[in-house]
Amino acid sequence: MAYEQTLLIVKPDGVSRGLVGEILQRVERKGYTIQKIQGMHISRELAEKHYAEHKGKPFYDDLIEYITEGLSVLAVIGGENAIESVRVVMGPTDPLEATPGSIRGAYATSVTHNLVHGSDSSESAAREISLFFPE
Ligand code: DAT
Ligand code: MG
Repeated sequence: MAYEQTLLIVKPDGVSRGLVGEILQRVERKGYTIQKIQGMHISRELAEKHYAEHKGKPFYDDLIEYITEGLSVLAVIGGENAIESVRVVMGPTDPLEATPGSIRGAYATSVTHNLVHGSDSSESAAREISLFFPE
């Protein structure tokens, strides 16, 4: 067991659909704590840094368009094994593969518009947290 911090993003469709409370509640009820939180309309520059590993992939342009289309809510989540566990609460990248007990399985229908982001490793978490919460 390890104490970890991870970056959770409720993507713009999650905010516009009124799912921020529902998504954060699931993470909190699992046992995690919101340590920092902010609303942000993510700029293209920040989006490209955040998703640098996906540059050149066929879905990259749609991904940047989507994450920059409106307000997102970004939170630093902390707790035991937070990185992997928050991803379990989210469900797999493709909502069609996600069970209904997960956020993506319950509320998302497409791999492009999959509602949430969670860091996938300790390296990604450190990089993403410092990108969006630089203080
Ligand atoms: P995750 O968000 O589960 O960490 P990822 O890092 O592999 O997934 O990809 C980042 C985002 O890119 C993902 O949330 C949605 C989009 N994406 C990934 N694979 C895709 C695909 N095959 N088609 C369309 N969009 C995709
Ligand atoms: Mg990822």
